[in-house]
Amino acid sequence: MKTRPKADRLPLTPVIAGIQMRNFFATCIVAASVFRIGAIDYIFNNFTNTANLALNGNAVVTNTADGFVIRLVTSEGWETGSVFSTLPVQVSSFSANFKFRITNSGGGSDGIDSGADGLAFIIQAVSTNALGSYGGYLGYAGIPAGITNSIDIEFDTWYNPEFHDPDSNHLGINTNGVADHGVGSPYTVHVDPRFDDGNLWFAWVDYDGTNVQVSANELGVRPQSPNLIRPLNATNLIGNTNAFVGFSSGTGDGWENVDVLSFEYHDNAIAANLPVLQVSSISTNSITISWPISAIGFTLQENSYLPTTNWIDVTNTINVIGDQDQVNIPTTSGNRFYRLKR
Ligand SMILES: [Ca+2]
Ligand SMILES: [Ca+2]
Repeated sequence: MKTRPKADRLPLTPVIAGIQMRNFFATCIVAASVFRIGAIDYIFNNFTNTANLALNGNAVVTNTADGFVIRLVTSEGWETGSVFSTLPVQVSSFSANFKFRITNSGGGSDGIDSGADGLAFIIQAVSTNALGSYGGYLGYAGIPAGITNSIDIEFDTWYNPEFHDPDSNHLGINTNGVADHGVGSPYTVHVDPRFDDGNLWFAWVDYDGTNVQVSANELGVRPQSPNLIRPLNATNLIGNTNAFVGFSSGTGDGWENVDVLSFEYHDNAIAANLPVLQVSSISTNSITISWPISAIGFTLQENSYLPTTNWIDVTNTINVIGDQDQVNIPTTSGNRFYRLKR
């Protein structure tokens, strides 16, 4: 049973502010986050300090049993909230992770369950104050056109058939502030249990320049295989190599407290597609160590005793064989360990 008003009958008119993005790469840093020239790591273990973040709409900082959290929306109907970095981050590749907890879910039912509407992880170049509409628009879509130039990753807890939601609890990778997944979209996936079961959830979002990968679970251990993958060109989509990163949410006929507990954003894909060293024996008196030539910026190092930090650069000649860098090393007695360091 569809209980939500259609989009054209939604009574609110939130707007997306038009503040121009600036280049902040030469500005300063505050205690809650880590900032380095040329690249930005946002690291919030909690939200006691929200410097470098803009809270919009119904979003507030509140003290809970989890400590200070960003509460994007509360368990009331028809709210919309967002939080975004005030310092633009680079989007050519990145690794992000965050924790969230959704409590007090209630209100109407989408025919499957109550509680709405979940949250979204957003990367966008519109404004640090960007805010979409409530309900199934999840704070990133809707009136007038959603957060254009954006990547919108849904943790969706309400079945909106008008948006081609696959079910009442799914991940979705959307773009350009459009909540409609389209018919039979391959970029949604059902998740069990429900995101709004009151438990602590962990999420990982990585982009290696080719694919966005999303994982979420209650274990706190990043799975080997992501829940959902979507190929896209982030720089083209966003229209910029820099963007604001954050979260949004909405409530409607159903509602819930949507809390973000922690957040990390590293604007390098540090956890995805790390190069792997391979060792092979080519003769009785030498070995070959190889790694992908795509591992730009890495240096091969060696150590004879792992517990020490006495890693030294390997100075043997590097040969390029096909798509591999290769180093031949004479065998010696004793242990020898190798790593790639960037
Ligand atoms: Ca939905
Ligand atoms: Ca959805």
